[in-house]
Amino acid sequence: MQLQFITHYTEQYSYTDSARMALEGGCRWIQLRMKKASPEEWEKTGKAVGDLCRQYGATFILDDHVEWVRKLQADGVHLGKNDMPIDEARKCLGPKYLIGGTANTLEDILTHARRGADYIGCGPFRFTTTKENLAPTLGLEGYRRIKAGMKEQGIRLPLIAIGGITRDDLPALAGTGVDGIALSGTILRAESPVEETRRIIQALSTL
Ligand code: TZP
Ligand code: MG
Repeated sequence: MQLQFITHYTEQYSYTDSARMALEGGCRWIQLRMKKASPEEWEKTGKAVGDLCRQYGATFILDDHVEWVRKLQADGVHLGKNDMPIDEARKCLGPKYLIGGTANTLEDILTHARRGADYIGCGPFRFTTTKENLAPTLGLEGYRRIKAGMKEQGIRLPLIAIGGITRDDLPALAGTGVDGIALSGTILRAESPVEETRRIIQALSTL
């Protein structure tokens, strides 16, 4: 199973710190998510996090901001339901870039698949304070249902579970057939975020 780390800031850590710790712990897929950041912050932090990702050989994607992808030499973008539609983003970026879409339902997944998404971030698994305006939680049963629906519709996109996920959830989530997880808070709340990332990667490698 794949691991995507989503940047966040806390009293202790900046967005860049959060990415650096996840990379140091072995994560090789970073989504730079900075809600309400100014263009200056996108320029400065985006450059710093992009440099770190390249140093570690990690995939670097941006939340929401198609217009920064080329400028920051990112590998792609993650788009929510209120962002630029994926087919439009594909027209701007071309085939080489990775484009992910947020889904809360099978219907969302069908839309993203039709529009040419490369992967789906699907959630929330459970309640989390990291994201505002959270959709209803899916739980394990939600992922089972969605995976079954995808199979029925012949959709083979990687499904990445997100929202309130901790290390203890990994075996059960793997059992639902999801292809990966995206998380943030559980790493940043750990006493050692680097160590927690290592433990998560170790746990994922056995699933
Ligand atoms: N969408 C749903 S939860 C989330 C996003 C972007 C952020 C990550 O959540 P958590 O609970 O901090 O791992
Ligand atoms: Mg978004």
